[in-house]
Amino acid sequence: MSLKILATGDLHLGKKSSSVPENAEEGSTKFTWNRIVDWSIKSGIDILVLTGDIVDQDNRYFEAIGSLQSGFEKLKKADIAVYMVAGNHDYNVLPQIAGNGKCNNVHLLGSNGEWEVKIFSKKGEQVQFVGWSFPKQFETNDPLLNFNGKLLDHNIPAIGLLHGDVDIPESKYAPLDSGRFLNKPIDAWILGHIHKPQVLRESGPPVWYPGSPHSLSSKEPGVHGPILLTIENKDDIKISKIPLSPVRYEKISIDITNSSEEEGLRDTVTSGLLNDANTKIDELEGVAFLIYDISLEGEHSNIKDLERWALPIVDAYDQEIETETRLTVRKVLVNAKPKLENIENLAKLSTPAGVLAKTILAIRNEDSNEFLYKLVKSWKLNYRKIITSGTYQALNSTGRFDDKTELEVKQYILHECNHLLGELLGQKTL
Ligand SMILES: [Mn+2]
Repeated sequence: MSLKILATGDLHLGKKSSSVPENAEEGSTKFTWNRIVDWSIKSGIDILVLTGDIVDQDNRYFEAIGSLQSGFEKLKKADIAVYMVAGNHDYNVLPQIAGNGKCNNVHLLGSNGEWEVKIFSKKGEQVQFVGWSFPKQFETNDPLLNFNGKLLDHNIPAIGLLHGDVDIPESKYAPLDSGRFLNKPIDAWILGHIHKPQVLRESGPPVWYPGSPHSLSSKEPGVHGPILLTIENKDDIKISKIPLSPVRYEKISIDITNSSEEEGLRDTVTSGLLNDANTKIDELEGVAFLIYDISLEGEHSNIKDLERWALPIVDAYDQEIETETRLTVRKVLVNAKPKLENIENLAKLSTPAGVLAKTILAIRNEDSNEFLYKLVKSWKLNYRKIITSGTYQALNSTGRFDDKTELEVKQYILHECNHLLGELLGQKTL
């Protein structure tokens, strides 16, 4: 006999995936919540673990609460227990639901910001959960500093549940020092807060971010879903991924060097997308939408034409494949370089085209020159102005702006230089 635990976090009930048609139910996180509940019942799961940010309090709050509650009731009927901790998004909502007395199968751990242990028993098998919940929206201390191992029974497998940011000391969302996961009587740590699935440690003990079970944006590419823990005993815990997200985002590069006409470009893009989807076909069961960001690469004699031809792909492309997955395109970036006999010669000229060619070469060859240095500096300055401007404060406080690396900034500049040079060459004013 073994115990089966399905674990997930960061569902953000109330939210919807971006770039999915408005009327498609698969776009909402509520759809994935129902899928998780049904999968747990069908697969004979003993316990469902939730690691916080299950409810997105800013969005469609009441709808979210309703489906969470009815899911809990379905799990109760199937004799499945729920153990959870609250995150920075649901620090006030989860205690409310757990405390309303409707579902005695649902347990919230550490609701007052203090570590708490609860033991689960079923047919002679036991597992204990120890967890800490966000008591307020922000937490600047590492909760692991107050961890108390004495609370635990050292003979029972122990699972640690926690929501926070690993190894980001300045984080306002419970900065967790990864060294503090070690040397504690814990057999596996399951974390929340980061949407990208990540294995921080394979063993000794395993430390996992299951990630969001439902992909919400192109920033969360790849396969998403809960993880399954099979517990034989303290030293034998197997962990595997269960892909359940109905939405998947991917980035793809397509070489258009040999597509000089619009029709040829369309064929190249279409077959590029289908080929990529076919390599993933085994993972697309249950994926309703596969949404691509395309980067067109290679060389082209007329970048301006290329940009014009690429534009309609975003709205027009919608292809269903054998798994009933719809392939769509969110964005097409033209990263192709102008086809030039000799860009080095052009770079010797002091004309605008020459300056652009020089800049393109400098970025491509990872060189630096004064002009590029100034461009990078001014790009960063302007970016900073945008993200600190009052208009975007609301977005900024949710952490939706990242700082850009030098490499990323240069890619933006390279893209613009290619575009401008293509434009200039189209006008034939070298
Ligand atoms: Mn969070």
